[in-house]
Amino acid sequence: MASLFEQLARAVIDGNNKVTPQLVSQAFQEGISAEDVLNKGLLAGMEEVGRLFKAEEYYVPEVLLSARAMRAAMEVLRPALVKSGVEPKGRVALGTVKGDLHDIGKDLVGMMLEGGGYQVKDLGRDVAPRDFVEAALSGEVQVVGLSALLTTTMENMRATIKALEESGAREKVKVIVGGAPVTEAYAEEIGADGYGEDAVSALEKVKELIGA
Ligand code: B12
Repeated sequence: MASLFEQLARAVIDGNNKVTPQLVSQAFQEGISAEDVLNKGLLAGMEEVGRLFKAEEYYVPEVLLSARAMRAAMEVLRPALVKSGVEPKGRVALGTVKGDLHDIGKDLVGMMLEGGGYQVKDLGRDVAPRDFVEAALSGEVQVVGLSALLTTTMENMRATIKALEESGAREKVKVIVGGAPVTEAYAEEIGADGYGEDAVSALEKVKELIGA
């Protein structure tokens, strides 16, 4: 019998949006932490989906089914990651950059930040530089987070930071970046204030940058 983590990963790989959330609930009943459910189950499955896609064993429709299963599971995870009713420690605008439709990682970062006591303004995906600028100029957020999953759209992080600089909004906010192809060195190169390799480090980075 496969372990619950293996079953979770398998359900994501199979794109089963009924069984995946059920398994998350079962894991909670068995006392497994949200972090383990995420890392050892769901993300392990997503990694395999990426491998299958690269090997051309999976195509976009299969990947979309897996993404849908992952989303269904995240809804069950959400209450465990997100606390509510407390005065926010700060506000963060999050978006996936222009041309990029990957938003699962961004949403996980958002949930983790909310769980850490920050309020998140979700700008969505395929977000144009001017929309990040608008969020920064609104004065409502202290941090702007950019996500990119494609090597081609990563460059739009640079363009977004440039647009923030040109509009004068750059001084008003800290900028953090992340997403699978992004590195600490790239973050530095494009002038971001911070990089987070996963949702937990995103939260740590925000705490560090705004000191709350
Ligand atoms: C799901 C998926 C899709 C789904 C997305 C659905 C959705 N709503 O998000 C769909 C089917 C739409 C898709 C489409 C495409 N995809 Co795709 N996709 C994936 C896949 C399998 C998983 C991505 C994912 O959700 N991972 C799980 C999340 C939790 O991880 P994450 O995003 O990395 O986020 C974590 C960290 O990076 C970090 N993080 C993320 N954002 C941020 C932001 C900040 C501020 C911080 C601090 C941290 C942070 O924290 C997160 C949580 O820990 C990956 C392969 C992979 N294993 O990564 C390919 C992958 C990203 N896709 C790829 C490709 C090529 C495409 C397409 C071009 C395919 C095509 N031919 O059409 C299109 C592009 C569409 C577009 N314009 O964006 C390639 C990219 C190659 C490259 N290097 O550029 C990958 C790597 C697959 C592969 N192995 O080839 N895809």
